[in-house]
Parts: sequence; structure tokens; C-alpha cells
Amino acid sequence: MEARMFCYQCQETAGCKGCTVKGVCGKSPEVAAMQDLLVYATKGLSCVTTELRRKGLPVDSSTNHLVTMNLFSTITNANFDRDAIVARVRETLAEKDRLLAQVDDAAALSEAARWNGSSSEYDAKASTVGVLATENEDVRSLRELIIYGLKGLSAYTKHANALLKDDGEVDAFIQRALAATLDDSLSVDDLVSLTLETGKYGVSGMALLDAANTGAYGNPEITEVQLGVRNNPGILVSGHDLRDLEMLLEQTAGTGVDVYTHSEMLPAHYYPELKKHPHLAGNYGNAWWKQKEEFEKFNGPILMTTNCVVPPAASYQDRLWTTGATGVPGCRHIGGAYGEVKDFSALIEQAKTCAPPTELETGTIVGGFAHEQVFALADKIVGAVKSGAIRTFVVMAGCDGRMKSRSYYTEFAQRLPQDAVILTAGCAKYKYNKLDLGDIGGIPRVLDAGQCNDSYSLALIALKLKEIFGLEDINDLPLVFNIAWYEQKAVIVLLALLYLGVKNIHLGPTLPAFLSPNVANVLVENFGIAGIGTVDDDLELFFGEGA
Ligand code: FSO
Ligand code: SF4
Repeated sequence: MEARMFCYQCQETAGCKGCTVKGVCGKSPEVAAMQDLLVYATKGLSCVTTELRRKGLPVDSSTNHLVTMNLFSTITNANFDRDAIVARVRETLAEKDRLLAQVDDAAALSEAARWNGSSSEYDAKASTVGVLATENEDVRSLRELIIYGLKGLSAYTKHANALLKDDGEVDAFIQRALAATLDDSLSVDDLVSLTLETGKYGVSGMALLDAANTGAYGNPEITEVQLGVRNNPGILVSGHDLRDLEMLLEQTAGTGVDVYTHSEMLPAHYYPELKKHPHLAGNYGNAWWKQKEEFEKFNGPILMTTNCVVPPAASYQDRLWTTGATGVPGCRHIGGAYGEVKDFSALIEQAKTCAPPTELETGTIVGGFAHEQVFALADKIVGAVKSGAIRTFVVMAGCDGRMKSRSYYTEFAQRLPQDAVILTAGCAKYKYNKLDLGDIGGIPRVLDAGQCNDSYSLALIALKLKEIFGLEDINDLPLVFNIAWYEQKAVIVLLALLYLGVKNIHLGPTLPAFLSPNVANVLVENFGIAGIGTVDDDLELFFGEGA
């Protein structure tokens, strides 16, 4: 069949090669084209801002926010609304031209920095600027690896910005690196260096978000989260944006409407300033990919604050609302700039007319093992390692997804030796967080630090253990990495871990299609990156002795 688009940015890409007719995620070729053009326009804008910074001229934070929102909008499962993306392209080109007027030698800048066109020209232009516009497969692979890392970093930056925290150096880097992906003079080695530098800024971005979240809501603490439902109408909040949840909790207080979390919003329950709301009723359902059946049964409105959105069935489209970087045609979108209080009143009014959620399960799960909480337990944990009660920590952070082969992670968790403890973050946890894996001397065998960005917490924990045990190298810890990936936030987490010196990370369920054989080799040779095998083989590899 004739190619109508090309996208290979996520783990579920068609045939592990690329979506060329329609996205497995539901992205249409028409939306894919506008996302390609938006990335291109954002690179052009970044080229101009990087030139202005080089000349010592200031760049407004509003321009930085435009760049990060644009990249966030193109992440897998974030925005399926072509009109919304066209509007972003237009705004970006206008901003780029405004700033270009301040550059003396505009002709020396890249074509992307100089291009503009009317919306009738957008599709034709888009067809020339997608991923395949870079012909050399290694250069293309590295450029896309960097761009996907920057998309993930932009998502995390955006959440920090929503809490009025900025790191201008991270923004300047995102733009410098985006501009560099237009530069044909850069060698493969230059791009490998830039990839590692992206990881460095990934650490900064996650640190920024961690400080923003804990500054606003306190440090996560051990919390039991209800899985069942109450008898009131409810609103289900999904995605990662804690500030959106906070505003909704404030606006629903005393209305008789309960608020539930879904998928990556589960860790909100661990924060003192969020869990204090008595109508934050529990966590409903599982990871993002189960949303079609779970949203149907929830009965009330659902607020998607970020990806992962699945295009909805008609039966609940009217109850699905988007905000921030997300968009779905036919669903209502709630706007609001950073620092503004968003108006959720229409959504709350809808909730009042809805039946309470249908119960999916009962019981509780425990989480809240972010860095400060784990540091508070350090004596106990170190004692358990020294006594041999804990043999190994297994980092199983990352994402969940639809592929059947992900049952590997459930089986792997189930069959781990009893003296192994799982450290997790991100929606990958739903593959094993309801298995009742028990505890070791009171330390649960699944320690959930939070959302995917809270992988930063896992890195801090590893560094702390390294210090306590007086080790030179993080890789000398009794720690193995078996990470599941799906979309581009996992890419920045991976690059951040590489920057921190973590070696021998296993990545599954498949390796990224965007890694060319040569680029994959660089990662294998320098960092020991590997895929996954069978559960039997991997248990043997990690633990030996037929564990
Ligand atoms: Fe999951 Fe989706 Fe958090 Fe991702 S809900 S897959 S890596 O957006 O960001 O873990
Ligand atoms: Fe395909 Fe993933 Fe791209 Fe969607 S995001 S079009 S599933 S590669």
C-alpha cells in the first residue's frame, strides 16, 4: 500500500518499522502531516532563538513555553486534533518571523528558520519535511533519537512550567539541540555527543519537575490507595499534570462529586497536599491502553491532562475532556495559560448528571516510595541488603502498552526470586502492582516511586545506595535494569540513565524502530544496552542458578 505518512516514534509502530498508512495509535495521515510540519516550524523557531542567544539577546519564557508545548503536542497519544495543530503551526511561524526580524543575517540561517507559508501550503510543505527527509539512516536515527528525547523533556518541562517553575538552561538546550538536527555539517560523532548531552539535560529537567512537584505538594509518602468506588458521581483524571488535578480538586470540593485518578495520575495520591482532599476517592482502572473499556464503565466525565489518550468510542466521547497539550476532535478542550486558574465548571456540572462509577475491583495498593520516603527507610533497607534478606533491586520502570508480549513483565515480576525488590515508576507498574508480591521484613517487594518522570527518584535512590555502600560505580550496586518503553518520555528517561552512567539496561518489549543497526551498535558497545529474551533466559541471566 502506498505510504501516506511516516512515523516510527513509539514502541507500537506498525511491524516494528513505521506507521505508513495510519498510526496504530489512531493518528491519521492528515494529523501526522501537521505534526511533522509543527516539529519543522519549531526547529525553525529554535534556530532563530539559538542565534539570538548567541548574540546575547534575550528570549522570552513565553517563546520557550511555545517550543515545549509544540513538542509535547506531537508525543504519541497526545493530540489527534488537526485544527489545534494547524493553529500551533501558525502561531509558531508568526513568532519565528517576529524574532527573525531581530537577526541581522537571516539568510545565513537554515531553511526552516526562513520558511513561512499560508495554511493552504501546509500539506505540501509537510510532505517534504518529515522523518524521511533525512536520507542517511544513521543521521536520521540519531536526529530522531535526540528529537524524541527532547519531546519527553518538553513534557516534563511543561509540567514544571504549569507550577510556575522554569529552567532557562534546559529551554535553551532544547532549542539548541532542535536547531542542531537541521545542521547537515554535524557528523555522526557530533550527534552521538548531542544525544548524551540530551540525557544530561534530561536529568536537569526531571530534577526541575521533582522540585516543582515536591515544592507544591510535599514529598510523596507511603500511601494506601483505594481501588474501589464510592456512591457519588465522579470525575476521572488521567495523564500526568498534577496542577490540573489540584485545580479540579479545589473546584469540586463540597460539590458532592468525587475525583478518581487513572493510569499515570495514580501517584497523585502519594503527595500530602493532594491526598488531603477527602473527595480524592481512589484510583480507577489500569494503564492507559485499557481506557476504552474503563472509561465506558466510569459513567462520569474524564479529564485527559496529557497523553496517553486513545481516540474515544462514540458512547463516551461526550464525557471525554482534554486540556493542556492534549486534543481529540469532537471532545471539549479546557484552555488556560500557566498561572491562570482553569475553569472546570462545565465538566463538574456534567459530572452531577452522571451515575456513580461502576466498580471494577476492590482493595488497595501501596505506593509513595519516592526519594525522601526511601531515604527515611534507608537504615532498614541497607540492613536488609547487608543481612542478605534483599539480594537485588530490579528497576522495572517505564510504560505499559497493548502488545501481548508485555505479559513478559507480569511473568518476570511473578517469578523473580523472593529476595528481589522491584523499583518502579511510570505506567509499567500496572503489569505487576496488583499481584500481591508481598514484602521483605516490612519493605514491599514493589516500591512505586511515582510517574515516569519519577524515574529521577529511582536514580537518586541508586546514587544514595552507592554512597552508603561506599561504591565507586553505580553499576557495582545489586541493581539490574529491565525497563519497558512505549513513547518518547521513556526515551528521555533512558538517555538520562545513560548520562548518569547506568550500564546494561535491558529495554523491551522490542528495541526502538528508530535505532538504525549502527546506532543500536553504538548503544550496545558503549552502554551494554540489550533487548529482552524469554522470562526463563532473563531470570537466568540476572540471577543465575535457575532462579
Ligand atoms: Fe505511560 Fe503514556 Fe508516563 Fe508515557 S501513560 S506511556 S512513557 O504517556 O508517560 O508512563
Ligand atoms: Fe505509529 Fe506510534 Fe507514530 Fe502512532 S506514535 S503513528 S503508533 S509510530
